[in-house]
Amino acid sequence: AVAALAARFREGTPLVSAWCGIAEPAVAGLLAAEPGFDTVTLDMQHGAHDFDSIARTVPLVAARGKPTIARVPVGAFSTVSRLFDAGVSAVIAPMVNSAEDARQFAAFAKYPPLGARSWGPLPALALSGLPADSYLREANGFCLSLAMVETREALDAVDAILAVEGIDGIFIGPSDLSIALSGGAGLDPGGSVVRAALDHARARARAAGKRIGVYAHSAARARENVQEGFDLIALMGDAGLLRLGAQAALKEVRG
Ligand code: 3PY
Ligand code: MG
Repeated sequence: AVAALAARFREGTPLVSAWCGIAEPAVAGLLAAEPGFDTVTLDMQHGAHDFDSIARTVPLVAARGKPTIARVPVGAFSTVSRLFDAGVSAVIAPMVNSAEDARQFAAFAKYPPLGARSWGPLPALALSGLPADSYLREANGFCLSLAMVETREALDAVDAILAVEGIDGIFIGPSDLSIALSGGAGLDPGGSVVRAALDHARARARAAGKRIGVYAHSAARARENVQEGFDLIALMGDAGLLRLGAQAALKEVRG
């Protein structure tokens, strides 16, 4: 399952990810069992996941034949290598604002000569089913680095970030982007300013031949993101899905 995300990206169909902030492996396992989810993302930035919960969750998602993605906290680049060792297929790094940030991220995501990842992929080796020398040769191709573009600086530097060898793509955070582009005036992740920024970022990623993902705050927005041609769309968070399910069931009960 480790190399599955890169393989699915090559097929060119949009991938829909669950997004887990609840640090309970069973939640990710439950969502991974839904046929409509291609992958599951575990969030260490705003969610409660930590290295330990992720290490325990990856095999449950893999048992469903699906790859896992993890988002690290801001600037936690040294955690990136450990997460790949634990068997995640992609790491999303938030607030990557410059080519220099992107180079630091790539250094921890890729083995030499692209980067400086240190050797020790113990669960990942078993999950990949590859002999060690093959893993070393192929990992840079299937351990994917997605740099979050969610500030004005990052938007201005998007071509330079995309040009960093060892960066496989970008991932847009519409909430932070809406805060940044309004100078802190408000939160409007579905608004026209953010939509224009998404169109621009998508065009730049396409021009660079790299991947682009986005977080969607609603199913309606996720559907639009699929139609717009994003490669990876995160469909809300686990807490939001739970709330929606509870509300739909309660509406049926209480009328
Ligand atoms: C954002 O919208 O800012 C995100 O980081 C999505 O989780
Ligand atoms: Mg954000």
